[in-house]
Amino acid sequence: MAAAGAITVREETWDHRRIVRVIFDLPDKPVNVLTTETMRALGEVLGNLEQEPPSGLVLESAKPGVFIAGADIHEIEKIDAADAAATVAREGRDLLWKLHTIRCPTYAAIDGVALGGGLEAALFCDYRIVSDSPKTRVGLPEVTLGIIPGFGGTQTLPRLIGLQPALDLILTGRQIDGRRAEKLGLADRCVPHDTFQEEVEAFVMRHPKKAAWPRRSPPFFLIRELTCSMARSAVLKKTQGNYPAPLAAIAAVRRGLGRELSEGLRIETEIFSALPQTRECKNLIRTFFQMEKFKKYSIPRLEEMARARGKPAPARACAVIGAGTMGAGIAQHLSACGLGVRLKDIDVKFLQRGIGAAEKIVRGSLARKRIRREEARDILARILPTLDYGPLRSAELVIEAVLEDLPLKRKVFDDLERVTARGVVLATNTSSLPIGKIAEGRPAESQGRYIGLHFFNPVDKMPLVEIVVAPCTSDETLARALEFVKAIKKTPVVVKDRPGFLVNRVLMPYMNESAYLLSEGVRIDHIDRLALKFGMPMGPLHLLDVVGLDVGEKVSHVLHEAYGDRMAPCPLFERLRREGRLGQKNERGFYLYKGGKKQPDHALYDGLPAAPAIAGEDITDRLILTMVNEAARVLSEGVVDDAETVDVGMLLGTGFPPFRGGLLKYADDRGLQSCVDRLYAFSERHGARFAPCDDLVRLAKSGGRFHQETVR
Ligand code: T1G
Repeated sequence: MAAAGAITVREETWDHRRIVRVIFDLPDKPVNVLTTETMRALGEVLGNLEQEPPSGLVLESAKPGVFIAGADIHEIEKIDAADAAATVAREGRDLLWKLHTIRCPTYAAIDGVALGGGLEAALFCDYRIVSDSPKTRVGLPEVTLGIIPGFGGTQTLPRLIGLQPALDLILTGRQIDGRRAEKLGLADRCVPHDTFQEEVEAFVMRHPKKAAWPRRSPPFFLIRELTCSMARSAVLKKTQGNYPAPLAAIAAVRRGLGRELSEGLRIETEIFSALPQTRECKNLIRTFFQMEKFKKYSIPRLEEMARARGKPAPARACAVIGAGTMGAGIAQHLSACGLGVRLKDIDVKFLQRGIGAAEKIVRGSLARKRIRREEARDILARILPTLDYGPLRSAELVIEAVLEDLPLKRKVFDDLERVTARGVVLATNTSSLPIGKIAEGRPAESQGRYIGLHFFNPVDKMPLVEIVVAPCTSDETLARALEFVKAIKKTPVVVKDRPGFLVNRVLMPYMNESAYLLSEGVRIDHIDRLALKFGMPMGPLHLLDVVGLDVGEKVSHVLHEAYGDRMAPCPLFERLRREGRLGQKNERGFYLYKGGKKQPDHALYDGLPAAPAIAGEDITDRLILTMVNEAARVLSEGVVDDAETVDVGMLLGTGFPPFRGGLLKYADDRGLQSCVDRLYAFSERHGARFAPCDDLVRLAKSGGRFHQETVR
């Protein structure tokens, strides 16, 4: 990013004081970032001011909604050695040190995102004034990129707000709003966005001197050691040691606190310099850019259509049919995004339950302070329950979320055909039924309106929506669905109408394999623990329990029928069904759930062989490579356009570990030939379900990779 014109310096007189405003605004860029050039430009500005310091320096941004989004991640991505990393960090913090030591009070005026290096610049100022705008978010997200704050954040933040709150922000990468920043002492004042400039001026007038530093004295040695060692244990438990950055951040905080700030900064640089070149960091940065790209996903032919005919207006009024878990979750989410929602079901009881479920989600957001009381009230007020189709006449987009039963779904769409206007998008949230079958036999001009919008449970938390395109789906419908998904702040992946779409189809062999492993006598918690160790957010057997074994069974039959023997459900599922094990919902699945505690059900081992001597590596490979193989098939069949779509879908739909860069990136990194060799070996030992598919074998033989090029 160029720096030309990135910083404007404006000298003004405020109440007889000479104030210098240093205003960031990177031309032609949506956000301000600290590139090498912008840093150099800032260095020059500070160098000039040092000669003749003003009475105050205000660091600010002219970009709406953005203060500074941190160091340039593209530059960090390119770092390939420790000395280069150390140079970047040293230069950055030396520059910001000038802000800290300049002989005049410094003020950061933050009315938008201040992240990473952006916040670190503000932390070196004497004062921080933030706005109450919803766009104002401050945080240190570095660990989510596989690095630690490198421009002083691990040292300045604990000295400003205290050890525990600082560790909390640094280790989670959490972004907080202006009010919270003020509460934590991170900001000196949170002021209204509407009168931000006046408030900043008033604050500067009231605080004409440099602030005392540090704001807090360091905790006693023992408290610091105890807090850091507890944080370390919590991180290890959560990450299984797969992420080096949070551990490094704790080390930087622990070693630096209690010393001179300058010494702490030197320690931070030393620790930072080991991280940008790691594979974990490269994969996490890759994932960041992939997510940014998919959030704005576009299809060239639809863009062309939009240029010719104009972009479809985003739907404002929606309807959801079915007030079960998914329907209620979808209705709540749409309403939380400001859309009006009609929630339709056939019985008042079901509607009451659905509204109750939506209320529970809203209460949760309220308790976590994600929303305010008035917002909570508005979200619930926008969901209007109905037993009749009549009120759905005004809906611009309808999502059906009734039981997974084809005749029932067809009946719902018969009714919708009668009440909805011609241009209305008719979407189904089916997780396994073909969209084509739901649309079959309808008037040709109507079939184009049918599309799948597959949300994941819980809807408010899961960021992915599979947009399922059937042969009958029109481009107009696809364009409107795509805009809709982006408008409701979900990430879309576009998939073809093949059974299981992308995520469930690739995930099913993994879950099925976990049951085969159990049938061979491998212990329940051992299987799940190995999946966690690999980095999956939940073990496969636990996941089956959470999804519900009855739900899993339905999907697995659809997939078996569609894809044949390799997807045949493991015979153990039949026994689970006979024993009435539904999973978490009836407190009995692979685990027993008593009093909120989960314990492997040892009764399941009856009749199974004794625990065999299988290497952990074999277990993990059986679980993961079976997904790689299925994903390769998904690609060969053109269900998705490219390997990137598979990776994004699996990352967001299943929590596939981001530090591995994605399922197919993992296969690439490991070497496709090694994947194929292992699959052949497993197919000899455990059955043909492992046989690598032709395209995978061919790709491996040719020395190819799934990902040909980098993300951008
Ligand atoms: N570097 C490079 N590009 C960036 C960037 C950054 N820091 N931040 C944003 N972009 C690009 C982004 O890829 C997208 O590009 C566009 O700007 C934003 O588009 C030493 C080492 C700020 C909340 O982790 O979280 O500081 O897709 O307007 O959805 O300690 O981007 O348009 O080509 O659609 O509203 C730490 C990452 C860096 C912040 C805006 N900072 N950025 O979201 O954006 S490391 C971060 C974000 C660091 C120091 C360390 C978000 C955003 P394109 P948009 P948005």
